[in-house]
Amino acid sequence: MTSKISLLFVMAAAAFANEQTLQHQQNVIPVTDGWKFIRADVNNAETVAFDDSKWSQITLPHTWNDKDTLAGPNYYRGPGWYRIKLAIPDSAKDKRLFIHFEAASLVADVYFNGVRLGQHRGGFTAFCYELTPYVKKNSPNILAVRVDNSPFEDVPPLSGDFNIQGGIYRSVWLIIKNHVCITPLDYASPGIYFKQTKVTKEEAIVDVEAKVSNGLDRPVSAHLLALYADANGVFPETIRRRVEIVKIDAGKTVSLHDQIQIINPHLWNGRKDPYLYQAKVELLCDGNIIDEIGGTLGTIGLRYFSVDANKGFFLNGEPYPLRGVDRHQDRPGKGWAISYADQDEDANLIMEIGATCVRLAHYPHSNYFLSLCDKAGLVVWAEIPLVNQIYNTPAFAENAKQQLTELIRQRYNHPSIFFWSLYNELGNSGKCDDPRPLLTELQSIAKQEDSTRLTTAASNDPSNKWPGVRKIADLIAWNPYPGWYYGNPSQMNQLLDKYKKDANDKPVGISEYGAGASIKQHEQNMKKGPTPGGKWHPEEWQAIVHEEDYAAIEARPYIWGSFVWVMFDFGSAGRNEGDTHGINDKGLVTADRKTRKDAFYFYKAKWSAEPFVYIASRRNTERTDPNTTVKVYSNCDSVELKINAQSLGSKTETSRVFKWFDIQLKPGLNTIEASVTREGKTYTDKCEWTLMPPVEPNQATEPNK
Ligand code: GCB
Repeated sequence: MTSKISLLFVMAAAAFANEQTLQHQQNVIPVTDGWKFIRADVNNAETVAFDDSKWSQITLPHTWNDKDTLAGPNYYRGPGWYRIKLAIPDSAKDKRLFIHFEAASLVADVYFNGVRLGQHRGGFTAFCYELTPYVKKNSPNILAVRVDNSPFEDVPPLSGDFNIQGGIYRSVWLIIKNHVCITPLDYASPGIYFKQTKVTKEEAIVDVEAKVSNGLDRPVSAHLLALYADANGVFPETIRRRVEIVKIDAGKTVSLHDQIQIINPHLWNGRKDPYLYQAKVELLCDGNIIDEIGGTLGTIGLRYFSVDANKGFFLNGEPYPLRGVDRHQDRPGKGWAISYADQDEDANLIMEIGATCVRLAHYPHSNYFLSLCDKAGLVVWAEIPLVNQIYNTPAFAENAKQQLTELIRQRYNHPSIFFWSLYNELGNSGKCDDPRPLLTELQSIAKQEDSTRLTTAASNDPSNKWPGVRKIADLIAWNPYPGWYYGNPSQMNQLLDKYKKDANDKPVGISEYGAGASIKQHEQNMKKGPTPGGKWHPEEWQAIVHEEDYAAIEARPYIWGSFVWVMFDFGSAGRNEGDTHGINDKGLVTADRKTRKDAFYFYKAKWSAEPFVYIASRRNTERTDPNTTVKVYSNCDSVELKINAQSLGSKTETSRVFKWFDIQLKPGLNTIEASVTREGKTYTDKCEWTLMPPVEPNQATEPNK
């Protein structure tokens, strides 16, 4: 028996790809090309006979707000229609067919051959409908979708410092299944849940649950077989079988179970060793395999963790400081309709900076991005879009609960996720009803859906307007902005002490902190911050804020996680500040991902092991003050500085921030060169600064300051 299973599994393992998406599953076809689109409401557009020949031809992913959000807050929020003649392959004959949307924002009405399949409310989670009864054999099969990103009072987010783009901005898949199958209709999840019931260094037990649907008109008996292999597809000797044969009545969906036991498991150990086992789950009926989920949907990362209010986060029994960044999902010119390559680039930059964690703000990000985090060993904070405001209406509560359930079921198997977050800054702006009843319900749903992870929330309301609100989630985190929206950066110290005191025994994290920065604006020898809502956002101030804020965080290992706001500049149509309208420029990297700002290298020096040296303020090429500080970031022990080819010797520092004060620049061109040596290899960074001739005060070059 063992050798037969082993052979079967090794063959399947060869076909494994790495992403935990539908992308590489058998019998799953992307529905990417051939869509027609119009950004308007149109009567009868759902009917088969409707003439869409005048509509635009588009491919997915798609949004209609790829450009207009830069022009201000009045970007288009309303309906649009998509239609496609669905190509149904011969292999789908006598099978069940489903259509799976990874996301459509905000509300989607789906019609197939004129029949309304349903409506999905929520812009970030997947939804799926069965097409089987409506498929036509000899005439075109028309899928029509009305998508609407108007504000809806029952669909969070009600507001937020980001754009709500409209469209089918993630992939769509046609899924072909046998009549008895692991259902794609369980909140559009993969229908399979790997529950890590017990994980220690000695043993891991994974309870596997599959929701199985019987689409036949007679009962069937089925059982589940869960198998696993190591990362190379090698099948281990030890395996525990607990085959449970279950009768499924016609038309019913039931849960089937199996269990995987791994002795001395190779653990998923964060950035140090994000080891993934490959799992495969087979559904058997009368001895035949009739469905299987594996490969990309079947990676398992085995890990255990804990959070201590005084000592912070522990991964697999060891202290593992969670220090990382927040991320939004948009890009300039593309909005939310980003490609897989864009997501790869984001994950690579987050790895380059050396982060151990990422908060995927302020809504569910794609499964693809999560699979990149699984592989990278990044610990993820995932959240629902309960931002700023809630309304205490049954419809709003219903939708928030639905979005939380979808988030958890659709992303349950990603080992990178450790925290489900319930809200961000409720009560901070706009009308917000008392959120405690809803949050209490959400907390209990999160626990019921997933007892293996912790819940958290991002707070920014120090008032006691809703006593006990910060006690609802398992953990709490704060969004302080000292040195930007108020006070000076070193005030972070007092804030952290206050949060700790107020939290009693609840672990405290920092879900956001940061400052805006333009790579086109510079100020020498800064002592005081700019006006946050103004046009003057010098890059240098952002670095100062991060150095001081982070020093306060670093000095307090009890902070269970800290997340920089934000990794990439992102679209926020309501903002008109810094060097570009419609952008929140607190990113460590520019929105086009082309320029890493100074503060990026500060964190890289703190977090990354890859040796490098970087001269800060390098883009301030036209200097006015001959007396300057030279600041260098490096993760090496000592840095040698040369100014105009003259060595100033080496400096040794443990803080990773190396500073030379009172350097005198000569008129005209100056060369600055910093080098470090590690393991016999030298790394050098160079830049050129020109000391400009003195200008009259009324000609100063900081026009918008
Ligand atoms: C916050 C919010 C985030 C904003 C950020 C900012 O506290 O949670 O959505 O983008 O501040 O930049 O002001």
